[in-house]
Amino acid sequence: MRLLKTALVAGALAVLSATTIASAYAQDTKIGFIVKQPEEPWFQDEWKFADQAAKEKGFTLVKIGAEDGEKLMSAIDNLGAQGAQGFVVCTPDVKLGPGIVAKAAANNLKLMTVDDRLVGADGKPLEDVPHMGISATKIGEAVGQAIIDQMKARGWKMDEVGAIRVSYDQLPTAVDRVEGAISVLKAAGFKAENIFDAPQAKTDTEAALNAATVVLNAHADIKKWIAFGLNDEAVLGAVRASESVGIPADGMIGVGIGGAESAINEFKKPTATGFVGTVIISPKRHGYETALNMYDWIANNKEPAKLTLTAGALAKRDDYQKVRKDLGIE
Ligand code: FCA
Repeated sequence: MRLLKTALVAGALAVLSATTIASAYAQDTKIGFIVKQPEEPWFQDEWKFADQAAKEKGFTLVKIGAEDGEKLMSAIDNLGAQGAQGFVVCTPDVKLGPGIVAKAAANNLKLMTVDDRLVGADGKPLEDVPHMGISATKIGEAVGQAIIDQMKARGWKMDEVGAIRVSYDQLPTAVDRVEGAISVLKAAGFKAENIFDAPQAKTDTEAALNAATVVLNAHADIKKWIAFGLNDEAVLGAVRASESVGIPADGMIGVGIGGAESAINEFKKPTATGFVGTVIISPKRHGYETALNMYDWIANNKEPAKLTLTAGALAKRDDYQKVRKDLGIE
C-alpha cells in the first residue's frame, strides 16, 4: 500500500512538473528564420546576426534552409508544431506568396520577409507582409557607375565592349538590380545591342558560369567584357566563364552585390581577377534587425514597418575591409 502511495505521489509530481515545463515553454519566444540558399555566405551571415539578436533578447532562433516550395511549406508547419510564434523568410520562389501567407496564418505564425518580397497572383508585391529588402535599383546603379569608372580607368572604348547581364528575371529584386546597372551604362553611352542576357537557372555561381559561357562563346569576337547580376555569385560565375575562355583579368570588369565571403575570398587572392568590386549590403540589418523586429512584434505587440529598404556601399579589393568595418559587419 505504501509502495502504491509513493508511486501515485511520484506520478502526480511527474505530471505536475511536466505541466510546469509546458507552460514555461509556451511563454518562451521561438522564431524561425528560413532561407532559400543556406550554403550561400550572405544567408550564413544573416543567420549569424539573427543569432546575435536571439542571444541578446533570450529567444530561441530556429534556422531552416528551404530550397524549394515543398520544403518551405513543411518548414512552416514544423515551426507551428514546435510552438513558434513567428518567422522571417527569404523564400525560394516569390510567387508562393499567397500560399506562404495562408500557411503562416493556419499555423498562427507572424510572418515577415527578408531580401525577396512576396508577390500575389497578379505579380504585385504583397504589401501587407512586413518586408526588409535592399534598395535594388539604387544599388544596381552603383554597380553600373563602378563599371563605367573602371572602363574609363582602363581607357576602354565602350563600343568594343560586351556586357553580360546575368539574369534571374523571375525575381523582381534581381530585375531591379540589373536594370539599375543598365540604366547608368546606357546613360553613359553604352549601346543596348552590346548587352547580352545570360539567364541563370539558379542564383548561384555555377548556374551563372553556365549562362555566361553561352554568351561568351556566341560572341567570341569581343575581347573586352563587363558583367553584372543580382549578387556576387552571379558575377563570379561570369568572371570564371571569362577565365575559362581565355580572357585575361584586364579584359573583364565584374562588379557584384553582397560583400560576403564569396567576394572577400576573391579579393584575398594574390593576383587581381576580373571581379573588381562589390556593392556591400548589410547582413547585419537583414539578419539582426529582422529577427529583432519579429521579436518585438511577438513580445511587445510592436508591428514591423511594412517596407524597409537598406543601402549599399561600393568596395574594391583595396578597401573592402574598411567598408565592412564602417558598416559594422566585421
Ligand atoms: C537575394 C539574393 C541574395 C542576396 C539577397 C539580398 O535573395 O539571392 O544573394 O543578394 O537578395
